[in-house]
Amino acid sequence: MTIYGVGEEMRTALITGISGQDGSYLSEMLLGKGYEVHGLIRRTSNYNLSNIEHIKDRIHLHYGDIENENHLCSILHEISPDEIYNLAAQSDVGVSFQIPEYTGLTTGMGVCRLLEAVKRFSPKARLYQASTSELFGNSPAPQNENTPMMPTSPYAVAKLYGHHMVRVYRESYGLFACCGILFNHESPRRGLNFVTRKITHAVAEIVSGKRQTLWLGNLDAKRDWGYAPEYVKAMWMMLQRDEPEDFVIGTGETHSVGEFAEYAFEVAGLDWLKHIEVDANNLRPNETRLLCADITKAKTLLHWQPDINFRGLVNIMVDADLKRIR
Ligand code: NAP
Ligand code: G4F
Repeated sequence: MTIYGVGEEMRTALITGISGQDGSYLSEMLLGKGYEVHGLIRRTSNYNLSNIEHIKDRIHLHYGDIENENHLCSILHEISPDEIYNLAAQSDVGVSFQIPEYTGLTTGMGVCRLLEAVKRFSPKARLYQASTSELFGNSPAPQNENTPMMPTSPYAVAKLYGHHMVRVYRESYGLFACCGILFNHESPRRGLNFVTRKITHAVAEIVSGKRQTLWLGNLDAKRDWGYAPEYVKAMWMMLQRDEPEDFVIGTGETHSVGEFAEYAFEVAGLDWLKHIEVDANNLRPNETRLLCADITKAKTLLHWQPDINFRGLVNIMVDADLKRIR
């Protein structure tokens, strides 16, 4: 099924970060709409394309790196994409405290390199930049597009640089470039380094007797967790509008890490208090304490809102990890 009118040409999309959680769901969605999908991947010593293994024959993969503007220029020159989704990033907030400079080079400067490449080789393409609720830091909740941005980590500072660069290139060169300020979104494809998947994976291992204990950090931090496949739809919707604008995307529901763990263990018939220990190594030097989205603008102008709530998300993730382990 395609979304195009009779005689309209197939659209081409380039996704950086195609092998990640969001890149894989976005690829599936765009293929379903009849797009020709291209993705940027890094060369690694260990093959790490498990999220896109099932669609690898239907997409076009290009080796490159968001750290190298030449790669970006040649790909844009070669494929002339209609839409570009910049999802590539060192996306782990905790790790960004350990490798702040590297995080700045990929998560921040990567955006600058891509914008320059787009300006030179694809000025008519529409660009989506993956901004984040981490930009808000500890500004009061609920957070919306007008909330002051006060980042609390090297990751968020790098994202803030990218966020403003998109605006600067939009205003200075007339690029169709916009940012989705997405709150946490999760799925069975979430990396094991993130707390939700770390928990649901551990639940499955405890059920199967592989271990008894899960070591976590700050159980009090609150996040607005949604379901990733619904969020990639919002990315695409932003690029279909007449004018480029930034949107906050989330659920408007917030829960602590402890609540997530408690319910995930409950779904599997376990008592979380018997299995959770706090390990100071999982604590961060600084923390965003409370995130909760105000999605009024997305509901009103984008006509986007999520269907999967907190409990629905935890059920999906625990079920998937239990199936995987059996
Ligand atoms: P993810 O699973 O960590 O995926 C990140 C992707 O970026 C991977 O494909 C990774 O490739 C790629 N990448 C990393 N460094 C790169 C480099 N130097 N050159 C090229 N590619 C590189 O992240 P995600 O959850 O899908 O999130 C997608 C984007 O949205 C990220 O920018 C993230 O910061 C942002 N975001 C995520 C959330 C969320 O809750 N998920 C919320 C707000 C914003 P490898 O497989 O080679 O590492
Ligand atoms: O799952 P997390 O690592 O996600 P975090 O830091 O909220 O970042 C994610 O969401 C952002 C959007 O708001 C994205 F921009 C970013 O790329 C990433 O996708 O941690 C969530 C919370 C934090 O407060 C953390 O301190 O969980 C707390 N936590 C407690 N124990 C833990 C752990 N986090 C991790 N990763 N591991 C733990 O053991």
